[in-house]
Amino acid sequence: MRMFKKTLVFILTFMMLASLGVFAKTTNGKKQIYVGFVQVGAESDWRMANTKSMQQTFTAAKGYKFEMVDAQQKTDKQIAAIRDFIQKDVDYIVLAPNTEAGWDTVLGEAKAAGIPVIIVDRMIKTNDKSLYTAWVGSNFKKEGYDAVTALENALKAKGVAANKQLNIVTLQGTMGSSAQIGRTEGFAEKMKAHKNWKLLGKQSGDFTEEKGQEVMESFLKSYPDINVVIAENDNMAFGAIKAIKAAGKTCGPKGDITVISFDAVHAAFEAMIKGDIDADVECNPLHGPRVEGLIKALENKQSVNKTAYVTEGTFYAKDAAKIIKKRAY
Ligand code: GZL
Repeated sequence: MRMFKKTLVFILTFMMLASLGVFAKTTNGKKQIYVGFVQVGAESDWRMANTKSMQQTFTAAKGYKFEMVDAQQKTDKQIAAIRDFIQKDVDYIVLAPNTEAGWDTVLGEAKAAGIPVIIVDRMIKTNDKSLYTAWVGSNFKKEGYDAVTALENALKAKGVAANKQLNIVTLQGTMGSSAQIGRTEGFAEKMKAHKNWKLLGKQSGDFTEEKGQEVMESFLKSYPDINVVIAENDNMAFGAIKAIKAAGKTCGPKGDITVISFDAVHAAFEAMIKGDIDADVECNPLHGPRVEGLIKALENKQSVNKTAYVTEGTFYAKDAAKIIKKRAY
């Protein structure tokens, strides 16, 4: 009986310690690096490509324990996920912030727990730069500038006179996200050079196809003479194209309405080939390898750059068929 009791106590103790992760998993005898990734959601093709890049990078075979939380585009769910990763004592927290505001408290808790935070994609607004170790993402304001250049070139390609009065509507991304803030501000700033361009309205489609279509439908009802749509991501552009066609209008290089979009995902190249989108400002989602580079440097006690922009370009319908085969996402 005594032996039975001893064995039972041993088994129960082992199970309790295992549940606390005391026996860390290993790969080839080395302790796995535990990466907790707090993702925005699954709202767009861009986001799915971003998730895939992280999942393909942080694999068990390469020595990582990777756990991702999809916050369904809710900042409060992201904050809760960070607290959960702190409890689990992960080695690194990787955060793709939904919106810029409200991170100081929870990132202060991660800092107090000694867990480095790497921010990817969008940015946070904080005066305390010690709350994160590094940021990898896009220059969204530059993307907004590039969209003005893309529109100038698309209009030239259509033979539209440079001094023609143009009526523009903008489908904005998630309000308060760096991508929305930068793209809206960059476009508005550079657009000032065109006195004949008029912004009729701008409204958020929250980066989704469904809401993009809804907002475009309301724009088409309010403004009968729209010449240009600026969609702050491809999925909203896809929704806008549906609304334009349902209203009996046409779009793209040979259409009534010029469509300029952001992201340049695979489906957008297909839309450019189909003749629905005039030009697309790229936003590179392949952050996995860059984040891994940062983690490897930190594991080797090397210093890392606080900020790293990804390289991006602009693509036009006339070149889409040639380029699509070479695209990584
Ligand atoms: C941009 C990223 C945006 C994409 C959208 O870096 O944050 O969020 O443009 C995505 O497609 O939803």
